[in-house]
Amino acid sequence: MPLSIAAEPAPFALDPARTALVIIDMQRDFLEPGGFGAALGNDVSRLAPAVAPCQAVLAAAREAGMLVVHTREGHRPDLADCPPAKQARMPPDARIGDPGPMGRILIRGEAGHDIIPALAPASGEPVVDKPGKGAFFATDLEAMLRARGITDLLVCGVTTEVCVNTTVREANDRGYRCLVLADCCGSYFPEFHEAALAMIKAQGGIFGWVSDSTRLLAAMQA
Ligand code: TIU
Repeated sequence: MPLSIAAEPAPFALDPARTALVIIDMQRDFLEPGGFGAALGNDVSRLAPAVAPCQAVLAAAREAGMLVVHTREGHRPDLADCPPAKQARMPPDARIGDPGPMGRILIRGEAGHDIIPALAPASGEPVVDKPGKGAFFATDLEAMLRARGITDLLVCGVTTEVCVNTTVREANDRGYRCLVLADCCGSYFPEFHEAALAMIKAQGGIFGWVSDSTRLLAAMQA
């Protein structure tokens, strides 16, 4: 019997064996000063409220034996996979690959590229390195989900309107059912956070469902 999670626009039926928790880009580069998010001119403290709810959901997913997938946005040290158009839109003194307090900005292997310690992947949990905003573009995420028989995704992470939204749109077009946990997502722009969630659940759930950690955990712990 699947669990029923209170959600909008309708309850979400959750079968832990067919569901993966996907935690998007909870990296130092987005959440801490001196990284990519700050280089883009953002107040990175706005993402902090998503950390504790993500921790609670991560613990519950591990407890339930669900597949947990972590993603990281970043590029090769030689920038071979970084579109010049992406780099060109950054300030000249803080571009992708430039040195910063957490190493080179948005580069794989640098300290800033790491997932924050509070949400560190456990041994055996796949980490998907992605060059773009969506977690399906130029990655092996879909192959991994298919191999495990995953049909549904619980989606958390940052930022709500950028990498979370892009990933949910990619997943929805591939036939995955996505439940986005509002308080486990964060944005530098509160109004974009709200709009991004509203877009997902509008029109009968055009891209998916929206709930929160409280309602998910209540159902999982019942
Ligand atoms: N800038 C911004 O809001 N987000 C990103 O660039 N990447 C992710 O959302 N991970």
